[in-house]
Order: sequence, then structure tokens, then C-alpha cells
Amino acid sequence: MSTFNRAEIIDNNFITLLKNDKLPKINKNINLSQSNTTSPEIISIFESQVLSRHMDLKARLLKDEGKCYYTIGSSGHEGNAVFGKIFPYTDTAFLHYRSAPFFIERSKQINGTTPIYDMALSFVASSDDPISGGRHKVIGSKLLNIPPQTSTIASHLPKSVGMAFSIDRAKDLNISDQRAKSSSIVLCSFGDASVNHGTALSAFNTASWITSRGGHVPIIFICEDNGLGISVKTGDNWIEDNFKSRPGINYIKTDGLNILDLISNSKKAEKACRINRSPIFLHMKTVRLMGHAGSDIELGYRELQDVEANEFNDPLLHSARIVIENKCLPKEDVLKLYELSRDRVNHVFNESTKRPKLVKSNEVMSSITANDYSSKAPKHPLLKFRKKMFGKEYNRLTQPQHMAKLINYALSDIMLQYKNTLIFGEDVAEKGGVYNVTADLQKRFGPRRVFDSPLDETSIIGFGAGFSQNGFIPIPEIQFLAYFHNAEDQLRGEIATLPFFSKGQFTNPLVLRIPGLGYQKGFGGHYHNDNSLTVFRDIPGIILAVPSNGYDAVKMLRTAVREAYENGRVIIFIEPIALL
Ligand SMILES: Cc1ncc(C[n+]2csc(CCOP(=O)(O)OP(=O)(O)O)c2C)c(N)n1
Repeated sequence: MSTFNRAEIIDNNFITLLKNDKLPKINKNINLSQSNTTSPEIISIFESQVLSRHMDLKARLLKDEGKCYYTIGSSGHEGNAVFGKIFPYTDTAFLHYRSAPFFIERSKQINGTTPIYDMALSFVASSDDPISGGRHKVIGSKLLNIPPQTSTIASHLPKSVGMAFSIDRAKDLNISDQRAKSSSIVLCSFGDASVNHGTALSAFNTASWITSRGGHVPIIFICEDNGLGISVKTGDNWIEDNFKSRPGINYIKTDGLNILDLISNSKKAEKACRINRSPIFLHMKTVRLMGHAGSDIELGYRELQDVEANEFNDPLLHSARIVIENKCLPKEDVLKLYELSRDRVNHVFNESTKRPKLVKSNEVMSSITANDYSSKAPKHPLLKFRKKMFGKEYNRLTQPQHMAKLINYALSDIMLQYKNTLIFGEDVAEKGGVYNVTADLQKRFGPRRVFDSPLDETSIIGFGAGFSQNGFIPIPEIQFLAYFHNAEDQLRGEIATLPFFSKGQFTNPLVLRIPGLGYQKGFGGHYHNDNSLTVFRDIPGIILAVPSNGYDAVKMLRTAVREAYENGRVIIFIEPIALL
């Protein structure tokens, strides 16, 4: 066996250490009744862990044969199978890329699902892949409420917070388009190195910010801490020191090698989050096995003894010991389960390699603006409601107005017509925005539909994405065009790609308003007089609207919201400041 083939060594370790009764000891010894679980539950979790491991092993073999592509695995992270058991499938899950065990275990909540085949089709980039149709190796499922995630780390955190915040807001506003179950919470998992990313910090901060103002953010941030970000060490206490006392976010630590500890701490987190509707940071310590991804040679940057120590702490070895010690299964049956799972996975993967691929570029592109939801825009509001809303301003509607006022009137009408629209951004509420475009909207529609955001563009756009995945049509505002760039990835990498990666099964329609273009001599040329629309031309699938007069602006804004509502589209609406 070559020292470099760690997959083979790990596979062999499981069999020999098990046969020779050399399984590693568990750090904290608790039994089934202490974690309030049963033998069938433990066996199910263990089986999901084993199936996921064999998927990693098989994917590597197929990669060598050129039949499988990017192979980032879940080995070492098998503890996340427990989350697939504890959290009902109605809790939307925005997942880390090492979540195959979670996916397998969650699938068991719905009869007739075929998680291994579905993921195999994605691994081999077959057009039969039910989630992305062979466009990317992603983990996702409409049925299981798992939106697929891109390979950008941390970029899914802001939308997870938005989605969590939207759940109780939808209940308060009685939004009939709501997609998430009212009592549900949101799960959002990621790696330990990812917490350093500005996008992640933006999301934690927003969750804290809302909680500190009494808002509800029922989210469990799950940090799967394997101690490394590719080759860079995270530091033993970095995560705990950073998260054990964040305002408004409760910290719970759990041992990713010990499924009983995971079960009891997940239950604790679940209960607290579901009842209190406030964020939890669930810190799962674990190991990473077989390097970062298929092409990574870990021994290039780690000592052999460190790699071996991690391999001896393989979560499967720990789980096998728990299963045997608690008399869930005898040793022989554990071994049998391991080998039968291998056969099952190998068979399914071999079949998946025979399935078709996307061949032509137009096939690949066909899902860029796909949308599985069909909705008909609600009727225009009745005159009596419009009169009531506009009050004494109603008589001024027929008089000529500048663009800011006309957009303000249009937004009022739109909010009256579409009950699921929301406006948020920096200073949009009481102040009415820098150019008064949103003036009085909070008075007309209340603080639940028109509210200020923290000063953070990443969060504003990400927030919007989360709300729109839950049936809202958000109309967020970025204060100036130049400051869109701070948060560009949320539009380019996340919002614009969701229908593409999910064949329109998930959409995030929204209308992003941004004042921009040249208007004022001598004032922050690069930042307040920005004509840079090219950034949007680079993003497939979005609609860019730039009106040149107030009357067009009104019609275009109405069309934008209708496109978002009926066709799931994403519209960037640029308001020329000089005309506001
Ligand atoms: C924004 C961004 N920068 C860089 C990368 C490249 N990259 C992919 S995974 C990764 C390390 C992530 O480490 P961690 O969050 O600890 O997760 P792990 O892979 O260890 O599970 C990096 C740097 C990326 N995908 N996204």
C-alpha cells in the first residue's frame, strides 16, 4: 500500500482495527438513554456514515478512470449525518460541501428517495442529476429543502440569515406565498476556515444585530471544524474563542467523532432555536480525512504522524465502537454492513456513469433563467385603497413630479398590490433614503415591510436572497452604485446562479434598486458619480433596467416587479441620481 494512497489505508484501517478490536476510545462516554436515542436510530446514522464513506472511496477510483470529476469528499465529517436525523426535512438547510452523510440521512425521512444515485449522478456530471442537471457537483434537493450551494465558501451565510429572519416575518404579515413551514428553523453549515471570511462575518453580525433589536432569527450555524482550511491551520481555540460569547448567538460545542454527544447537543440546539427563535452556533470538532479534495496531496504540507493520528480518529471507527458497545449490532454485522454498503455504492455509481451528459452549450445555458414556480400577478389595488394610502397626496398624483417622487408613488402602489414585497436598505425607513425615494413608505406600510438594514451591502443583498427563497419579492436598496461592488458576489455568484444550478427548482426573484450614474461636479468622482454598469453585463440571467425619465421609471419598475413575481426574475433597477 502506497503511503500516498490514504484512501486505501483508511479503508483498510476500518476493517483491520475493527477485526482486531483496536477501535479508538471515545472522549466522553455517554449511553443511548443519556442521549435519548434508540438502537435503530444509531444504526441508521451509522449506515449513512458508511454509505457516504464508500461514495468518497468510489468517486476517487472513478476519477482515476476519468469517469468522475471534482471529488471533494465528506470523509471525517460523517458526524453531520446526525443533523440529518435530528432536524426535520422541513428545516431548510444551506449546506457545507462535505454534507453527503447529512443528505443520505435526511433522505430517509421521505420514502422513495434515492440519495446515493442522485448524488452519484451529480458526481459524474450526468444530465440526469436531479438537482443541477449535470452543471456542477452540488448537494441539493427540492424535496428535502436543501438548496444547492456554489463552491464559494461562506457566500451562503447571508442568505441563510435572510431566510431565517423571513420565517416569522412571513407569519406576522400573513404571507400566502411563504415556502418555509412556519415553525421551521434554518440550518447553515460551513467549515472552520470559512468563518474568517468577510461574508461569513457579515452574516453573524447581521444575525446578532437583529437579535439585539428583538428580531427573530431562528438559525443554527453549524461550524464543522476540522482544524484546516486546505493547508492552513485554524488554531485549536480560534473558533471557540471567537464564538463562545457573541452577542445574541448561543454557543454549543459538540464532538463530531461521537454520535451520542452529537445527538444530545443537536437536540439541545434544536429545542433552543425552535422555541426562542434566536441563533445558535453549533461547533462540531472533527477531523479531515483524505486531504482537502481529490487532487490534494496532504503529505506535501503535513507530517505523516499528524495524518495518521487523524486517521486513527476516523469518525467511522468511533461510531463502530459506539454501535458495538451499546449492543446495537455485533462486530460481525458491522463488518457486513460496511461491505454491503460498498457493494451498493459501487453498483449505483457504476450505473450512474452510463447516464447521459450535457453536450451542447445551449443545453448547459438552458436553465439560466429557469423557473418552476408559476404565479399570476395580483390585481391592481382598488381605487379606495389607493386613496386611503396616499391620503392628501392623492390629488397630487396627476401633477408633474420629479423622478424620485414618481418612483415613490410607484413603490407605494406596488406594495399595495403585492403583499409579499418588502423594502430595506441603509436609511430607507424613517429618513426615506438619501434621495427621498422611499419617503413615507414606512409610515404607509409599517416597520415590518419597510425597515433599515445594518450598514453592510453584503448583508442587504444576501438578506434579499434569503427572503425571496421564502416567497417574498424583496426590493432592497444599495445606497450608491459604487457600493454595489462591495457585495457583488452575492448577486453574481449566488442570486444569479441559483436557478441555473437548480434547473429553476429554486429561485430568488428580487428587484435591487440602486441610485447611480454621474450627477455632481467635484464630489467623490469615483464613488458617487459612478457610471459603471459593465459589472452587470457580466452576469448571465439578470435584467438591467436604467430609465431615462420618470414616466418610464414607473412603468419599468412595475414591469420589474411583475417579472420577479411571475417569472422568478432578478432585476437591477438603476435610478439616475441626476434625475432624482
Ligand atoms: C471565497 C473563496 N475563496 C477561496 C476558495 C477556495 N477554497 C475552497 S475550500 C477552501 C478551504 C475551506 O476551508 P474550511 O472552511 O475550513 O472547510 P473544509 O474544506 O476544511 O471543510 C478554500 C480556500 C473558495 N472556494 N471560496
